[in-house]
Amino acid sequence: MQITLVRGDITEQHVDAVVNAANSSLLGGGGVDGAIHRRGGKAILDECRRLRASHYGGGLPTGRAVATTAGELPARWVIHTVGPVYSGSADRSDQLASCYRESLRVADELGAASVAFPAVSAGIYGWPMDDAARIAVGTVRSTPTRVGDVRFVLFTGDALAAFEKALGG
Ligand code: AR6
Repeated sequence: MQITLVRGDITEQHVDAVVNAANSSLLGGGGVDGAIHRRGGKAILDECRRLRASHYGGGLPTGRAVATTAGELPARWVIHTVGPVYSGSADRSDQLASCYRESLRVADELGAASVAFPAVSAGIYGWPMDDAARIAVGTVRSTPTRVGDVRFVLFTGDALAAFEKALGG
């Protein structure tokens, strides 16, 4: 597997699957989630609504992942995963690692060869970027998958630096 780091906007990535840092409602929000729904259009929300009605009436649990169309994005699918809210008192690292493992599992089911990830939980959900990057890179590296091209798409210079450190270390 090749892992690359890109500074930019995940909605502009030409990959098979783009991972969304969603919330359990699957109905959209701010950050990456807001950008993906804005740029991807209504088809994504429509499919999220159908998934809620058919499978996830109580919401998609933290650490799980599910795929929809990518609508008007230059990708084939969006894989929605729900990261944990950071807690200083409880260790939720396993839940964050699960987001990456489950997203890759769904990508394998779809037959996706290339996947773009954001720094899940490291925005509105408050995860410290260095730790989020360490968990992201470590989990992707140690997960068996047929995905050959994993791209971390980082919005800021600080995020990129944290992922460079995690990849080098
Ligand atoms: N492309 C790449 N990275 C981005 C983009 C973008 N277009 N926009 C933001 N980031 P966040 P979370 C970065 O908050 O912490 C939503 O309301 C951002 O700078 O998107 O998992 C959901 O509905 C940060 O480094 O996701 C949930 O309620 C990283 O992406 C909640 O936020 C993740 O930030 C999820 O929070």
